[in-house]
Amino acid sequence: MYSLRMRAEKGGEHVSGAERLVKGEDIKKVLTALAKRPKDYDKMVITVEKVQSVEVIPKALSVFSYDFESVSLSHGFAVEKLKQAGIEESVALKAVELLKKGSNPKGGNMRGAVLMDMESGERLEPDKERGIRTVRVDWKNRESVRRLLKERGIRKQYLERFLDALVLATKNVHCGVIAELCWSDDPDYTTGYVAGRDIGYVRIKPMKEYGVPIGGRVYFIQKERRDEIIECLEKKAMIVEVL
Ligand code: PML
Repeated sequence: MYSLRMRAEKGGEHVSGAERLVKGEDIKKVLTALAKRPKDYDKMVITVEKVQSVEVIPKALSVFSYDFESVSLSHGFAVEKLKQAGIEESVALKAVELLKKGSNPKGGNMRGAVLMDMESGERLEPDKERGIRTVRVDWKNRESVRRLLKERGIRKQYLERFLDALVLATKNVHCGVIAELCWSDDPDYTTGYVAGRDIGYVRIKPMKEYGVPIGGRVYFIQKERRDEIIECLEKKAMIVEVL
């Protein structure tokens, strides 16, 4: 299989990115689709890389959805869910505050995720501007999962983003991430989620106000497993069989 990765930027800022794991015969078709994704950019980088072995995850995390009347109610619920996943309340609150202000120490967003010690809240990622990126993951049959989600009423406009986030969160859990907190840096997209082995993938809206360009991901892990988890998230190829 091949890992195809696209990222686009405008004025030095990241504006779009996506990844697919595909068979050789599908490379052309998928590259064309990926290249059409960013609407407005001045630089696009596409990487095609052969992957030697691919691990199969039989099933994605179960999905749940909740809507709230305010961001603070959503955040309160997210913290409760994180506690249910085994994260200390003070650590969960620290992660929420971090995403609210922007996790890049130089200001704004990071490209990758924060790694946070689930016990102490200490940040563990080696490079705090880059963060950790979950790559080399995809659905075995993206088209059939897309169809299923459409049938379940997920709006087309949000489908790809949801598909990408769910497959990524599923890989994270598989690599040993205990729980995850995420909301988008896209100013128009206010749905976020918390995820974990025991809580599934819990979509929560609104995790931020409209128009806010700050977001990101926090992965809660056991400190002593840091290096093996980074290796798994960034190097191991995995496909998820079914929803
Ligand atoms: C992002 O990649 O921008 C964050 C995606 C959040 C997806 C939430 C969802 O729709 O389930």
